[in-house]
Amino acid sequence: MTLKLHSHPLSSYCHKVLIALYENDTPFIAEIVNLGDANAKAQFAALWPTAKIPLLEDPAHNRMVPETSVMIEYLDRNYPGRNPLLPAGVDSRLDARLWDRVFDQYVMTPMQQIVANRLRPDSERDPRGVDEAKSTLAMAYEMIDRRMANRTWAVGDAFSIADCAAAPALFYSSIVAPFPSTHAHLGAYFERLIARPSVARTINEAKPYFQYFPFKELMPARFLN
Ligand SMILES: N[C@@H](CCC(=O)N[C@@H](CS)C(=O)NCC(=O)O)C(=O)O
Repeated sequence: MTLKLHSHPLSSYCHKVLIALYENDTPFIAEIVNLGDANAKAQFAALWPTAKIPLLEDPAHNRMVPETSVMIEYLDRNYPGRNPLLPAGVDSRLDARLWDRVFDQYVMTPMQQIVANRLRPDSERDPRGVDEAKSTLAMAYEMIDRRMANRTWAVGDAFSIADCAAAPALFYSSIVAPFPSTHAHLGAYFERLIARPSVARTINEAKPYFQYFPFKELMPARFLN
C-alpha cells in the first residue's frame, strides 16, 4: 500500500515532488514512465488524460493525485512529517501557493519552452518563442532577486512548497538562461536551495541522466560529477 510516484529521473516537475517526499522521508516507490514510447504513454494517459509526469498513486486511499502543487498539499495533509510544506497561517498559506505558482508559471514554463524548442527539428524551431521565454525568465529573475533580498526561503521562515517548486525550476533555468551577475540575492537563494539535503539528494540521483538533457554541454561540471 506504499505511495507510487509515476515519474522520470530527469523531469523537473518530478524533482519538485521528490524534494517534498525527501523533506519528510515519506516512503514511496518510483515507477519510471517512458513518455517517448507510444504504448507506455497510452497506458499512462489511461490513468490521467494529460499524461504529464509526475502522477502520485495512493493505493491506501484508492486515489490518483495529479498536478504537483496538489500532490504536495495532499502529502502535507495525508502524510505529514517533521517539515510541513504548507505554512499554518491562512495568509502565509496563500503566499506559499502564490510563490509556488510564480515558480511554475514564470520560471518552469519558459525554461520548458526553451528546452522543448531545442528538441525540435530545425524547420520547426521557434526563435520568437525562445526570445519571449527568455524575457519572461528575465522578468522572473528580477522579481525573485527582489523577493529574496532579505529572506532565506521564498515564504516565511521555513522551507515550503514554494521552495520545492523553485529548486528544479531554477536548477534547469540557470543552465538555459544563466542568472545575471547583478542578481546576487537570486544567486545566493539558488545556492541555499541546492545545499538543502532534499534538493541535493534529488540532483545527485538525477546525475546519471543529465547526459540526456538537451543542453548538457552547458551543464556546470559540479552537477555532472
Ligand atoms: N502542471 C503539471 C506540469 C507537469 C509537466 O509539465 N510535466 C512534464 C515533465 S517535467 C511532462 O510531463 N512533459 C511531457 C509532455 O508534456 O508530454 C504539474 O505541475 O504536474
